[in-house]
Amino acid sequence: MGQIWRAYGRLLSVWVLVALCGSLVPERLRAAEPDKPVVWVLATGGTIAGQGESQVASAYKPGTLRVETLLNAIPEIAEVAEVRAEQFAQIASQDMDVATWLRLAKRINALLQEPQVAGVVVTHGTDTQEETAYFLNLTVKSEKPVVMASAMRPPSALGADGARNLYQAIVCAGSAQAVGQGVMIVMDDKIIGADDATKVSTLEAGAFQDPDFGPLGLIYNGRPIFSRHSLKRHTAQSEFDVSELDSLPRVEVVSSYAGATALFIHAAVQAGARGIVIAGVGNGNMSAEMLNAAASAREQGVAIVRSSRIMRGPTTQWNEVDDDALGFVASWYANPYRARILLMLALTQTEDYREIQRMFRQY
Ligand code: DAS
Repeated sequence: MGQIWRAYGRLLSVWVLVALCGSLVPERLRAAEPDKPVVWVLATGGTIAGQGESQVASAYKPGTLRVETLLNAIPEIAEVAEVRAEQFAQIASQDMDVATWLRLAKRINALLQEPQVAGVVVTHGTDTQEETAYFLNLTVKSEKPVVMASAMRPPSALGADGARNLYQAIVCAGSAQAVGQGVMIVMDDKIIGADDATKVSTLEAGAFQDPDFGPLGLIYNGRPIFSRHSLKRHTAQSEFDVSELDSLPRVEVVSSYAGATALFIHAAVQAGARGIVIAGVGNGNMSAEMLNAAASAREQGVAIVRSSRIMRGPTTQWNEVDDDALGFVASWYANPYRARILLMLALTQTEDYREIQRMFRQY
């Protein structure tokens, strides 16, 4: 019995000694606080990196400032994230293209494979931001957050909005709540889903909306607050893989309007388009001349998707046009520019219009 008590006494004295030593270690040398999330910022240009002559000038040059300059404007971000940055491109986003999209998707997928990386922010011009967001929504192969940040006014302007959007985008990209939400656009305190994001104003600071479904949530008090989830397939659930692709099948958008002719459908076919998206009127309708030309293009093996210039509401099957009889596809909630992106990716997998129609119902 005496031996047990002596062993117990030795154990207790060791425990007391360890506790005393711990209390002597200065606070600053104690185990660091839980690591902050590592967030990568890939900069591509746009107004968020723009430069004007003065803070009251309306003219400016987009794609001027480097990403380091943008991050220097938000020193508070160091309290919430460990930010790493790369000047991926430096363009006005009206010059964004498929080759850059493919490079960007591959770079993001490589970064998100690194265990310590929590998320990625892409700074971007607003003009084609919704297209890049939707392309990434279909090609990023991770649940980790990918968030777009842009601006309607350059940093040099009174009331500049880029620093706020960038700060909030990094906060969102580093937050656990944003995992699995698909690609998002954070702008004007709103979290907008890539599956429905649309620029609805040429000048307003709050230029982006989700016309059909409303925002996914908002950024408030330094964190994302989600109020809904997208039901669309995206990111890790997407069937599209661009890892081995350096180009995509050519798809053009042709608008219908009062008096529209077959001119641009013929031109797209002659230019070698593998698919044509009709930016139709109403529920994806087009003039009789266009319809005949589209049917003829379909018979030559060109995929035809009916979408609409109307901002809200789906372009549906089983309406005025007999899609099954013509081998056409209805775009449902994909507007003409998202429909073009989805059709380009669909054509890397199939030319069967029924399979393509399935994809337009799911993505
Ligand atoms: N031209 C616009 C662009 O680069 C500027 C902007 O709004 O970002 O998309």
